[in-house]
Amino acid sequence: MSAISLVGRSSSHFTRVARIFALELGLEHTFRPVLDLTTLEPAMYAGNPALKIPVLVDEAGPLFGTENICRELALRSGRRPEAVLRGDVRARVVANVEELTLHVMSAEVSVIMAKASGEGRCMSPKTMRSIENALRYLDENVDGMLSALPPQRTLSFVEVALFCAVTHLPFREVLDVSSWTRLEVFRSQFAQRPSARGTEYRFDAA
Ligand SMILES: N[C@@H](CCC(=O)N[C@@H](CS)C(=O)NCC(=O)O)C(=O)O
Repeated sequence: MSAISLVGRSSSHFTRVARIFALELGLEHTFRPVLDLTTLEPAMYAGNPALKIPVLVDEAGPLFGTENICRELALRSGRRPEAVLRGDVRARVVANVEELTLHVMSAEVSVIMAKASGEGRCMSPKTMRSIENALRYLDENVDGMLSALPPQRTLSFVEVALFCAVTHLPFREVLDVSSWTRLEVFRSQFAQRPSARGTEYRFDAA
């Protein structure tokens, strides 16, 4: 099978989701950091016109979007049945946790980008409130979500994304999440996985 490369940042929660998937599914890959997220040149984002990371690059070219990348990794590994992707489980609690986790991740990106561009003070208070409201829902429903997942899974998109989201908020000093105690139990258990230990957040250096 041909080589695959993940283009992203070690400090990015979406990138970490893709990297954890690759590690858990035993897929060899290289990692190419994007050092400057302010550049407006798509070539610096492996050709992504949206100027976003992560991007998977393989013999078929670039693949944009974390969910697309996780699906491709699961298919490539030949272990698709062991991986629970977004939408695979019909239970309402799983669907809502998937949606709200992705909301927290995207809303956090907008907070970070606004801060970086000096517009932090103009940030709508609704954005932070919606992140906090979503975290409260996630805290109340994480155990229900876990019980609704197939027990024989190796990994699920929803767990990986939730782990990456709750660890990223304090890493980027956007929000202290320690008061959500059920999320903290989930975080500390998931953090034991070698794939989580091998992808701890850090800022890539040139
Ligand atoms: N929908 C995209 C979102 C990816 C995303 O927002 N990535 C962040 C890094 S965690 C990014 O590229 N931020 C740079 C920017 O928004 O300019 C995905 O699922 O991959």
